[in-house]
Amino acid sequence: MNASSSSAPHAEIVGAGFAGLATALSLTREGWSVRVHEAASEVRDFGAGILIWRNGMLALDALGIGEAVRAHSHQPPFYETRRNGESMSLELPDFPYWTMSRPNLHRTMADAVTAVGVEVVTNSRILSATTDGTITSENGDTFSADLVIGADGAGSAVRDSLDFAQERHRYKDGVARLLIPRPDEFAGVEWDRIIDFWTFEPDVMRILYVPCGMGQIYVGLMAETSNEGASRIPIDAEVWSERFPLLAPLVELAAQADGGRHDSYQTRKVTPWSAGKVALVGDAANAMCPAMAQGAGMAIVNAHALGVALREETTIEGALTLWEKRDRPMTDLTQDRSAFMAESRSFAKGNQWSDTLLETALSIPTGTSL
Ligand code: 5PR
Repeated sequence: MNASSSSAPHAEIVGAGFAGLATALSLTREGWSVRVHEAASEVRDFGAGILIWRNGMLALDALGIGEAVRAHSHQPPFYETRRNGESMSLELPDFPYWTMSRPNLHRTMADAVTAVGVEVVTNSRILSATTDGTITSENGDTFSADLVIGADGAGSAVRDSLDFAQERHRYKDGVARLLIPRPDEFAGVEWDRIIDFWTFEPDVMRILYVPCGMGQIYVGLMAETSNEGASRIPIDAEVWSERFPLLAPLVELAAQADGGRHDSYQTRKVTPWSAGKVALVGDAANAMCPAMAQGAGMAIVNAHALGVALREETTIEGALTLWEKRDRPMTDLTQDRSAFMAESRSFAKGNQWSDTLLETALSIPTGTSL
């Protein structure tokens, strides 16, 4: 795209989550003017913790915020798996991946977006879009753009107001995610690693312990959603402590933590990723199971790649075609592998990070380099 023409091309981005903010940074870097709409009254993330693998970090570097993100992150020395209390494996030594709290990642991205002069409009709930590039808010306000970005999550109103083919799958697993302060009992270096605690009897219950840096721990409490006691929020401390006695102090803190949420696993494939002047990024286009911890990372990778395609092509239409052709295959593969991991969990021997599963993590995203 020729961004040096008298007026810069303009994008209206729907959603100030990771996908929307990453797209705002990406397009701004390519000379676009950008406005972001957020339905909530505040620009913040209420979630718990997150893993960003090398692919996502390369995209964050390319967006100019890798260093700021790493500054509040943690690099676990190992990914340990324990089955019924017994240590099975110490994987991923010195592997390039980072753990962090979602609020910290989100704040770093939001600060960067503000710093480049992007307007973020809160309390602006967008209900629909048209393929000629207009969006309409709940209040009846309309905005038009050269490109509309639907980054409004798995329940995307932008997507659902248009005619996209959608393939949706739901799985039996769910996860409660909480962020807690790191307790004194868990202060030693042996607790700097990620520990994936699996139990299988009478049903799968799993606690994923993820130190996040800044003295915070992300705990993911996974169970089949049919296990109601294990799927409640706030979490039922008795149910979880009984299964994981060693982790009782963590479970107690998790039960007191506010802001926790429970999500069930789903995959949604939307085809194509764009229609006319509307493109979908992140969960709106490709929600995936969290088993490979690639949802946000892939959203950031794809957001960056969209900017690269807009730089390379002379028309927006051409850029959207190139973007999807180039970036969809890895995204689809990652959705499929993440779903496979989630589905095969009840007979899994815990996480086994094979070269196949690590392919996404180690991929070099479009427009980035090592
Ligand atoms: N890894 C991470 C995670 O948050 C989850 C899973 C794996 C970092 C669940 O949210 O296996 O589902 C998983």
